[in-house]
Amino acid sequence: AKDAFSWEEYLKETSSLPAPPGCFRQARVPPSNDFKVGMKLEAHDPRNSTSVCIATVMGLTGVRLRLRLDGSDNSNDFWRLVDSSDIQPIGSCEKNGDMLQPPLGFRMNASSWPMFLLRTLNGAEMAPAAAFKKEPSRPPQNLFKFGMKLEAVDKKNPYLICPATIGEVKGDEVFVMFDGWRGAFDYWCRHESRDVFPVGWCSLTKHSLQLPGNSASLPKAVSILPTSPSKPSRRSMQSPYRLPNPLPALPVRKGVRGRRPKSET
Ligand code: MLZ
Repeated sequence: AKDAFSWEEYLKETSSLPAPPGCFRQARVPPSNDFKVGMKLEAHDPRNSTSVCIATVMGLTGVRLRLRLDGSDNSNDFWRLVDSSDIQPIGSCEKNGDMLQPPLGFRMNASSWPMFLLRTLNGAEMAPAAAFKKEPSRPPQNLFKFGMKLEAVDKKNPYLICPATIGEVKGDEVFVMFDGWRGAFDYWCRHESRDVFPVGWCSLTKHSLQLPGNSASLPKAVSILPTSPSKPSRRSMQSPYRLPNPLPALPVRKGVRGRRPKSET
């Protein structure tokens, strides 16, 4: 598509480099998504990770599953990769000598759980064991560097994967900054987080990738320059100030060309 986001162009525009694939706890060759909507599986309750619950696949997006815990409401859906260790075939829990638990916020009386469990599993289509892929191993250490580009789950809108930049590296953690969003969605996570992906992951796995936001995040030294009184918030995009080229390896950019009509570029 004409207006599709191009990492190649964007990396050039921002004079930045992608984080190498070896930084990530992701398969080099993404697995296939062999699940189908409606299939049931076991999943750790994201709000209470020690308990294993029954979940239903509500949707497929790339190699991620949109899951809902049976007996829970429709406002706590969560997303997991098909190679996540948080999910397993029905029966795994029992094999391990554990018991399936009602989800946190089970919408019925706790005493009705055993019967609910029987009913929810009766005649259900269970996800086949072959659909669950082995979780990739952890990278040996935090290999991320300041300024590297990546694709990351927006934890406030977890169905979204967006272009992002490593803003800081500290021990085993990295600060994920979402390009063009002025810090509103940024977060710290461990380097081996399953929510961060190498550049090109969405395209490879046919997951949609959001465009960068349209707020340029400029370094402090630049953002205190005089602003146009009429449209202060747009100034950064129309900035006449030229940034040095090549840019230092900063999570900084001039604006989002991918958002403009082709005729302007
Ligand atoms: N509708 C939301 C989506 C923001 C997504 C940002 N991702 C980094 C908004 O516009 O606030």
